[in-house]
Amino acid sequence: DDSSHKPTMVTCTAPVNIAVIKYWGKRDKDLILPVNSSLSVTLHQDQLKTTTTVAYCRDFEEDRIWLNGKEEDINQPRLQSCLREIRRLARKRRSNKDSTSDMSALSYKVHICSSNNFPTAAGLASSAAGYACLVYTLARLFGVEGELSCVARQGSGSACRSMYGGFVQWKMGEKDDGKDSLAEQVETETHWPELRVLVLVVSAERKPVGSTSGMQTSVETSKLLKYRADSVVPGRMDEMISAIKRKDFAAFAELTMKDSNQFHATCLDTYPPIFYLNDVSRRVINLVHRYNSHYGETRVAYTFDAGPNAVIYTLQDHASEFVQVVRHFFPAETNGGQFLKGLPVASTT
Ligand code: 2P0
Repeated sequence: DDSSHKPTMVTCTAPVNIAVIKYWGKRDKDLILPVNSSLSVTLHQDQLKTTTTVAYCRDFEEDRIWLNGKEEDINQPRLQSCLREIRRLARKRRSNKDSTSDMSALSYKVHICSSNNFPTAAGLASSAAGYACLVYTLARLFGVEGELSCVARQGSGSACRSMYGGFVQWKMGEKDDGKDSLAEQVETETHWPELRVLVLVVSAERKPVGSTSGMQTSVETSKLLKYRADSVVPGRMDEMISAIKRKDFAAFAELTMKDSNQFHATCLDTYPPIFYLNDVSRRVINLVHRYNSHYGETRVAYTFDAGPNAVIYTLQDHASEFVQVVRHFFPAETNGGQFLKGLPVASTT
């Protein structure tokens, strides 16, 4: 039978999410359980995204993975966690459903090909889209349904939020086994159609300190991080959810900027300190505040992850004017054309 030698394959895409209440710090490194809840906006599929193809075939001798065309080590613990969990769920489902069904595919090895349409590891949430896409694609291939954000979380914390569109919270949970540390949609992608996201690419280089090791050093050394997790974020989560539900842009924007600033303050409070923002990032921050005070209302918000690139939230009515303002203050010829590459590269609609 020739057909059984042919690979069976599935391709899916998953978009990046940009947090407005930031995840920074784990209480359990292996299960990836955070010290605080977080909340993000998932971009649209046609913007910043990962595309992943997974195939199985009885002739494959080993599990293998290629990222952006280059083969990577399949034995990374987080990849192994995701593969193990999906195969376990698939086995459970098949044995519940129909004991005579063909289980052989579950013993076949997989080949995974994944690529991003944006710079990897430049603080643009590549691991979030990457692991969300991997878990979702594996689940489709093996016929697994249901709650998958707990599996994606074990690949990369922020990945659990990319399993849903729109406005998504990652509830930190209380249990030690992580079963209640999962993503939930707060509002769908159609809830706030006027909202816009602009990504200002300050640098497409790899970040000097990765998120995983950076947040671990923060947990070990920063008292501000503990204060933030215990006393600031719980209230901010409630306020943010309420602002989103009311579509109150000023409240949403102010919380977003304050939370980004506090995240970067905890990086500075880490010992040795971690610097993700650069001079261009700080000029963007100042520009946003000057722009808002010029109009006497909060029309634009910035947020920065583990890198210098600015993500701007604004509303449809103000987006093109703000782009013009940014182009004026950061003409493309400065910084060797590095800045504002392809602006605006992302929006939520
Ligand atoms: C976030 N970041 O909430 C925060 C804001 C960066 C700053 O999630 O170790 O790649 O894989 O769980 O998810 C980046 O950290 O870290 C991140 P791991 P992850 O989006």
